[in-house]
Amino acid sequence: MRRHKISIIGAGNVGATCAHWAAVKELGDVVLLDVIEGMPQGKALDLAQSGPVEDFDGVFVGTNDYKDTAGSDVIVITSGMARKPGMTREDLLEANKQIVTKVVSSCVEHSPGAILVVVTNPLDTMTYLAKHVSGFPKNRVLGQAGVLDSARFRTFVAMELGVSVENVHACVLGGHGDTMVPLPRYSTVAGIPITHLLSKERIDAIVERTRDGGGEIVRLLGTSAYYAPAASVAEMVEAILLDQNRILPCSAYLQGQYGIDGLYVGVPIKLGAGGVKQVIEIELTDEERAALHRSAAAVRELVEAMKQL
Ligand code: LAC
Repeated sequence: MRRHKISIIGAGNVGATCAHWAAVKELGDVVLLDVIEGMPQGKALDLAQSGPVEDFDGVFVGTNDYKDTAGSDVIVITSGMARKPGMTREDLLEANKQIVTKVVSSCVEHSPGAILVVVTNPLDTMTYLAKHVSGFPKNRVLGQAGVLDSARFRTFVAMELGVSVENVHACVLGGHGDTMVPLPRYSTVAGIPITHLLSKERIDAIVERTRDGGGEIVRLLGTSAYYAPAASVAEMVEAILLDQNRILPCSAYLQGQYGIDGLYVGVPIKLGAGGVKQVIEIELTDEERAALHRSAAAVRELVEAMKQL
């Protein structure tokens, strides 16, 4: 049987940690590519040498050459500038537009059938760009954000209630930015909506901390988070390669769903072989819908600003 091939572009914190999760989950052979010479090669070799200890097999290639990514099933794009303290994700627009454009065209040249999972910020806008540059159908280009944002929400709910994170599920819609829309009504602990378990004040505080979840870590760390972002990507890659039909919040191309058209925004999707199989539309209250539309408007503004650059 042919092993799956995953290429990860950008071997920085997020890329390298994603390679690590992919290796431990034995998702397939991993190519780690970066423009910096020696660095991806060193990380790939180091990762391969953890295999005998952790009991995983696989081929791990570090490279500076896109030819080595040829025939990838999934390509994860992490390249670009990361946030520094005081910066918003939007501040990265100009620099990352150049980088993502170049990366995507090099990737598609060698892997015309791949599925692209974008992680570079500003996330929804970079995913839109990746679709435009690749010319791929919408099901084969998606962005990682909702899995991370809902993981943060789940963590804070579990901490608040002193329960296992495994019992906590959460739904976060909208763009990966300050306007994201965590949905308490659709967030549950062992099936019980958190609105039955926590006061409005505590839920509001958790929603606020989730929105600022990336910023909180940038302030502590001096750069962007990477363990949770990378784990979130690995979960998406696993869903695709194992055709799991997982329902995950991801940045997906909307064509009228939720009243949003021609834009990448975070929504629940069914993810499996071939990528996005379905956008799932859930019922929203007027207030939730208005919050989602405000978030989509912020993404659209950024997409328009990117087109002017
Ligand atoms: C964060 C970055 C990855 O939310 O956007 O941590």
